[in-house]
Amino acid sequence: MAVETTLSIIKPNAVAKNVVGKICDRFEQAGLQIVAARMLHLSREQATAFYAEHQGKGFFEELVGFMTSGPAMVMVLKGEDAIARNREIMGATNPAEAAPGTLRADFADSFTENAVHGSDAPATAEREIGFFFPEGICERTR
Ligand code: RTP
Ligand code: MG
Repeated sequence: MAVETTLSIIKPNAVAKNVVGKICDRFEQAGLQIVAARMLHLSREQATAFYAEHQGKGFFEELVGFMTSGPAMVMVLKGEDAIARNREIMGATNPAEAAPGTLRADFADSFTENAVHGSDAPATAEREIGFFFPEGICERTR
């Protein structure tokens, strides 16, 4: 296992429900550090570019509409095996299939409004972190 960084987004439905703190607490309890964070309201252009891999799929318009519906919190998480660890904490994409105790089981409202995003591989994490934090992130030494 290696120390990794990964991009996390607390999606607009979770921000609207005021559970940003609870979600951040889950990451910290799991040993992941928040090394960058910003609240922003994604533009249509940003959401389309961020989710470019899904362009043309049936759910794309609904996804872009949702992601631009209100503020989201974008964060970089750092820790041992952070990419896979974050996705474990998030649970399955479809909240109906998400294991009890995962973020999506607890905070999703639907398949689309599933509370959180997490990078799915090292190359995606690098692209997604650069997308939202082109200026780089803080180094934490402890
Ligand atoms: P994410 O990228 O947000 O971390 O989620 P993921 O990898 O688990 O899922 P992905 O396949 O990348 O899908 C991206 C997001 O699109 C929405 N979605 N809706 N209604 C649907 O059939 C459907 N399929 C995907 C979800 O918001 C999903 O997280
Ligand atoms: Mg994905």
